[in-house]
Amino acid sequence: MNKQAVVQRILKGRFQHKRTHGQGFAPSNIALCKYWGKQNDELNVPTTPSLSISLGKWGAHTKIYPIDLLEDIIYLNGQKIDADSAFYQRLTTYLDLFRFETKTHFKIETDINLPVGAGLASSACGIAAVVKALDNLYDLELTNQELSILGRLGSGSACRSFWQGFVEWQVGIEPDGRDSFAVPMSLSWPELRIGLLIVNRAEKTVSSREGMKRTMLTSPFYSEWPTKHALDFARLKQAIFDQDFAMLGATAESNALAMHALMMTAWPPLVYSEPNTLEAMQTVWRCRQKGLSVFFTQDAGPNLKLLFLEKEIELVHSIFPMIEIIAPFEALEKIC
Ligand code: 2P0
Repeated sequence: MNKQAVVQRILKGRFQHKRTHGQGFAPSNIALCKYWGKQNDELNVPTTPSLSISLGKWGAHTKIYPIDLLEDIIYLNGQKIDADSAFYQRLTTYLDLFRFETKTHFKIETDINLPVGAGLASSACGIAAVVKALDNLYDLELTNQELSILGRLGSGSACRSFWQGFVEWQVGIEPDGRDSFAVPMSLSWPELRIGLLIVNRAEKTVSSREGMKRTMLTSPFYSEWPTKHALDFARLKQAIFDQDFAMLGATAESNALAMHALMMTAWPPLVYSEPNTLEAMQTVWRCRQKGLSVFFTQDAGPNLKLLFLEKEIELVHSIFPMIEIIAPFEALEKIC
């Protein structure tokens, strides 16, 4: 089954009427247990489950307008995006799945309050916000599960961006991915903090999509990933359930490092870390030796996300004064 068939199955009979425009917000999400590898490339069905935490007000606000032009117009943070760029091509290809009336094109205005393409899940929140805006534009009244599946077709990690808090993406067993969607975990952890440590705001040169494929095809250690991952996944859920921060931090950090070890053993090798990334990691490890409970996770980019508890804010901030601190469970009702 291809993407278009999945979209048609979900949207059949749902198209009601068109507003002048639709809008939606979706938070970014950071995986504590990573998605790195697919069993279906076309439908973004993963090889393993994953577990993330959403970033509250940090994410994408999107407005979508149907237009009578021959191509889409896309604005990102107020700047018109070049039709030749990878960002434009990826989004417009995704929009092709939603051109219900012949030749409908769209003007998209997206504001993302995070560095784009630097491993801060901007594609996840970007795609999820587009799906929510389309739902609003056409009064589709999609369920969260359907939103999650449609988001997954645009970018796997987008399926986790439809909720705040802890979110779990289950692999599913159906070949068409109809049971591969995310679900929120009902547990919250108000004291948890995430520190965004931006090492480099530049866009990465190898996309996650390409990196994932390369790792699966060429790393001699990829076959070990599902076993390590299953252990981490179970530990993380237990840590969240028990509110055991040391277990959560250690498991998330170990999972991220294992993913980067796979990337480094791919060919051509894939190294997203930069000298400042390693320096920051060493500072974290030194802090832990001195008794400060701080951990990190890293995605497909050089930036780190520090994990710590509210009581350590001052100390962590004094060591990493440049971090942006996020309280993922703060005032969620105002954001959702
Ligand atoms: C994650 N990442 O779980 C992992 C960890 C990056 C590192 O999901 O090909 O942009 O669109 O499904 O979702 C980034 O990959 O990839 C990602 P596609 P996506 O957050």
